[in-house]
Order: sequence, then structure tokens, then C-alpha cells
Amino acid sequence: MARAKIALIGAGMIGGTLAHVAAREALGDVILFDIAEGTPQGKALDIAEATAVFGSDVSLKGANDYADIAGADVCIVTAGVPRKPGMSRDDLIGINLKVMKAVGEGIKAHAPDAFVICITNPLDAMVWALQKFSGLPKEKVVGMAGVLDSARFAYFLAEKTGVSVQDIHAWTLGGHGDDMVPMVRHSTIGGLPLPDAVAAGLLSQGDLDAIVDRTRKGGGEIVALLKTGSAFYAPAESAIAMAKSYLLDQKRVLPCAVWLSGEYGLSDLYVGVPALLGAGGVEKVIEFTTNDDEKAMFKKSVESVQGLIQACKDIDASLA
Ligand code: A3D
Repeated sequence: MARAKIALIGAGMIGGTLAHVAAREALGDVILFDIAEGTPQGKALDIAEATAVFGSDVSLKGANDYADIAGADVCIVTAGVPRKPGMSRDDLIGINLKVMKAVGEGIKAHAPDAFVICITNPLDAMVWALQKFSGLPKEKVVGMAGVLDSARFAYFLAEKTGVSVQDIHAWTLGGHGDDMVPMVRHSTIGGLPLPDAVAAGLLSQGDLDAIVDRTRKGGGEIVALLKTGSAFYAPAESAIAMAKSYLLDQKRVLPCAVWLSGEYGLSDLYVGVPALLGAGGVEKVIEFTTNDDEKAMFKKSVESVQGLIQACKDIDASLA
């Protein structure tokens, strides 16, 4: 059977890391696309040379022409600009919306059957615009944010409690902004929902509150430390988990920004919810039960996403 073809649109910090991980895991042949000349070719050659060390038969190629992504099974989009210290994700909207238009048209023309994972910020609005510009089926276009935000939540819980990250299942829902919703009742340590973990003395309520706050601001913490850009290792790993669930039909339930049509009482927008990813793309949206507090937090986060979508419509009339 032919190897899968994975097109990475954007060969910057996340794109290069995606190429490295995809090659190491022998997930498929990799096309690294960017408008910058030399960068995708240089990174592809560097990683291709590394395949002789880690022993993977996949091929890697850098490209500046969308024709090279032809027939891709998966496209992972990181094209655009990241945040610098002092910027919010929303400050990126003007530049990155134009990038989504070019990328959407490129994917539509050359890889219309692909499963598309968007990472470009502000995530929930950019994946919405990318679906519109590409015209691909909504179940084949998803955004990566929740896997990363939930991984941060899980890591902070593991660090505080000393329990293996493997035995912590954390969930964040809503938009990928500072008002995302870490789902305390639905997240577990060794099977114990977090309120029970507090009652059992695994961590204090104060620790949990601080972790929820740190999770919400997790992206900004890395931006402040790096000073030149935003996180890339954990975002790349998160998108690879989503790509694998699609390519290998694993049917994992992962928090992703997906198109909602009635679920959670919402329609016509992308927002982060648990979704089953398999060979059909988004095969099912899982609806968590929510109490009044969670509903109020989710509503606030959704309103932020709706505001960003409106801003996209104001910038580009073709989206209205
Ligand atoms: P960076 O290293 O700057 O890479 C972006 C790449 O996009 C550069 O190589 C550019 O040359 C390229 N590019 C710009 N315009 C185009 C275009 N029109 N077509 C093709 N390529 C283009 O950034 P990065 O890899 O660190 O981050 C990429 C994006 O991901 C940014 O928007 C970040 O804000 C976002 N991001 C999202 C998350 C989420 O969890 C959603 C996390 C971290 C970063």
C-alpha cells in the first residue's frame, strides 16, 4: 500500500517540528510548503538526512508551489505569523486571514480530499475561515487547540501531584483564548474527577485554581519566555495525534475545534469540543453534561469566538 502523503503548509517553527515528528514516526511522505524560498527545502533536506540515522523510509520534500501538495491525505496548516510578547492571538487576525485565503484556495485546487488540521491563530476564527475559503467538507476541516490546552492542564496537574501524566485525563473546551474552559469536573487523576482528587488530598483547592489559571494563560507563558515566537513542540505533537487518529482510523476522542450544527446548542461556528476522529474525519461530537457555571464560562468563550468571526467578516466581505 502506498504511504500516506502529509502536506505541511508553513515551514516555520511548528511546521519544521511537525515534519520531524511525522518522519520519525514514519507516518507518511512529507511535503513541507512555505512561501519563503529555501526554508522548506532546507528543513526537508536536513530531516531527510536524519532518516538515515533513525531509520525511516519516508521521503521529505520542500516546496514553494501548491502543485507539490497534490493528492495529500492530510494537510496541517501553520502558515501565518505567531505572537510576540505583548500581543494577543486576536492581534494576528488581519495578516493571518489573508494567509488563510491563499492556503484555502491552494488546498481546494490541489488536495480537496485531504483531512485539514488548522493551527494558525486566532485558531477558532482561522479554521472557520479556512473551511470557507477551501470549501472542503466541514467534517474534514478541524482546528488544533484543545489537545494542546488539555496537555498543558494535564502536565501541570502531574507536576503538582506527582502522578504520571499517563494517568491524568484533562479536558479544556471552548475557544483557544484566555477564556477557554478547563473542565474541572470532567478531568481525572487516576480516575478521580478533580473535585474528588482535592477531597482525597492529592492537591489543594488553591493549587487547582492556580493550575486552571495557568492553563488558560499557558500560551502567553511560553511567548513571554521565548520572546521571539510562540510554543512549537507541544503544538506539533498535538496536531500529530489528531493526524494519526484520522490516518490510522483510531477513533480517538480528542478536544478539537470542530464545526457545530446544533451540538452544545450552537450552530455555524467552530469551537473546541470533544470529537471522535477517524477515517471519516470528525465522525462524532461528544456532548459533555455542563452545570450552570460551566455553561456560563462556555458561553463567554463562545462569545469571544463569535466576535472574532465577525471581525473576519468585516475584513473580508466574501465571508459575510
Ligand atoms: P512561524 O515560525 O513564524 O512559521 C510560520 C510560517 O508561515 C513561516 O515560515 C512563514 O514564512 C509561513 N507563511 C507566511 N505566510 C504564508 C503563506 N501565505 N503561505 C505559506 N506559508 C506562509 O510560526 P509558528 O510555526 O511558530 O506558528 C504558526 C502559527 O501557529 C501562528 O499563527 C501561531 O500563532 C499558531 N500557533 C497556534 C497554536 C494553537 O494551539 C492553536 C499554538 C502555537 C502557535
